[in-house]
Amino acid sequence: MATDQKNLNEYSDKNLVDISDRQFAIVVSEWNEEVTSSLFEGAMATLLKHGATPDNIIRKNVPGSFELTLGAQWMAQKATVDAVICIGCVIQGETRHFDFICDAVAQGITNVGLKFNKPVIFGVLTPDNQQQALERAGGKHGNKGIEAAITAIKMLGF
Ligand code: DLZ
Repeated sequence: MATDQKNLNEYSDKNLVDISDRQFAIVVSEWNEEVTSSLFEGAMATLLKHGATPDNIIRKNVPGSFELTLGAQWMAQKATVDAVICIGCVIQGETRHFDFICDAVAQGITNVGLKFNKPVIFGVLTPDNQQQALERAGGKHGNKGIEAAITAIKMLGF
């Protein structure tokens, strides 16, 4: 089954709202750039495919996933931005760094969404190794960036 089709089966793109006038911010972590750039491409292509215009999609990079929360807040506080998609990849290491980053980002992104009353999407992979990450960034397990974008659109139609 094609990657794209697999994702659409898991995250149906039926009956999505019109997003031709909606503005999106995609905040991308530079750590594990090979993975996050593929996730970004998946998210970007999905927003365009569903009617967003390139002018209405803002990309901002942050150094690492830990910084996604503040990047998301800076984007969410803009009145024109309707939804924020956070893209990152935290790979399990031998220290507790992984747990601290994952916990902080998950909680931080949740808080930003609640604070600004807007969808702030958790497009962050938390794999055991880089191979698992690549499998979810355009590999055999699809592209989680696509799912993140579909999730944002669905939340706008809530
Ligand atoms: C320091 C660090 C480590 C060890 N691993 C990752 C990772 O796998 N993925 C990621 O996005 N960022 C990592 N970082 C960087 C932190 O997210 C953060 O940028 C630094 O701790 C500085 O705040």
